[in-house]
Amino acid sequence: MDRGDRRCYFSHANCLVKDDYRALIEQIPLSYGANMKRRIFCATATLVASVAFAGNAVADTKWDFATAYPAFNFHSKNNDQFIKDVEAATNGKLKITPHFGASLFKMPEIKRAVQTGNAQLGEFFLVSFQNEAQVFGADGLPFLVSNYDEAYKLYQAQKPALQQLLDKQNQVLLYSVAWPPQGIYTNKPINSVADLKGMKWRVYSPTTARIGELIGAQPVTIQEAELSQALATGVVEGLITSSATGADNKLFEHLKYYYNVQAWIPKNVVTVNKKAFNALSKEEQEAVLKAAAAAEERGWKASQEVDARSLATLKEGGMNVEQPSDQLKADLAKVGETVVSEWVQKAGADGKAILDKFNASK
Ligand code: PCA
Repeated sequence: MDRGDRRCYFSHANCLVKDDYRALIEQIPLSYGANMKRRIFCATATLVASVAFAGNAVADTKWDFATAYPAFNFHSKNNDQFIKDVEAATNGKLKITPHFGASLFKMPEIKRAVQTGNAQLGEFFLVSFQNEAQVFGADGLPFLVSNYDEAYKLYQAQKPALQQLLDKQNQVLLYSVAWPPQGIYTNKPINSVADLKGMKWRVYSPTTARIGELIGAQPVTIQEAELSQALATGVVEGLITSSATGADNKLFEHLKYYYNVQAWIPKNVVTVNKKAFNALSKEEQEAVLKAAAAAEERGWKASQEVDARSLATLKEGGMNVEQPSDQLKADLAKVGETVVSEWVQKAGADGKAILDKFNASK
């Protein structure tokens, strides 16, 4: 053990500020050597911790926030701002550590992790849980909404049922943010649904799997975190997702066509474990809810900006960004009708209530 190690008052495993500063220290040139890096790391950790003690800002409560998307994704950035807002509003009493990119739990596990308290906070993609409850799939129905304004109205119609369902699963819904509209990426030009036949088709929800079946493609479930690899290894030849996910994953390196069909506008939700939330003081709960409301508003705006920016990124990357042909539109509309009517049957009274409320608000 060198002097640097002995001078570090914090065990590396327990050091509160470890993660924040590790990234910083990683940036120190290698030529400084590992020992020097460790010394700087320890000294910085000590300094920061003493400032924290002096400022009386030692966290009383520490939460883990499990998310599935990379730190540079717009949902992640929005979550990061939420974390900062909560920390500021609680004077550092509630410290939230984000775990981006499915590093703590994979997306399909995140809801359950929050439900059981293995993560206090989590972000997950609603429609992928449609098999659990059809209500989760309302925002994945084809051609129900045609813009963000309608998507927000659909959210309002869906929200009471969502809150109720999540409450039964030990969770409080904090905020929900839309992905940009979903379009079709392919490795070859597509003029009609017939051109999609036989294609290895990445899906992320029961509805996208059903669409895959209806168009005669070969559906394969792949999480966003594994998408780049699936494309690189040829497991996927086509998919429906947003401009944002296309840009985040540089889909133009593997697929050459994007059809901006705007099929639906699905959402992520961020939930908190009910027991963890109830354990906070009233003021802290209010701080969390206020930061959540701000995150929701900010997130919906960001989603629209990101859509415009991502479409430009796709073009710059060499992707043909096109409007669907009339034939493709008509074919997809037919597929959409089937999918929606099947959903209505499965979703029963809850589904009908959502659609009625949405149609009345349009
Ligand atoms: N991107 C995520 C969810 C919806 C979206 O636009 C995905 O493709 O998994």
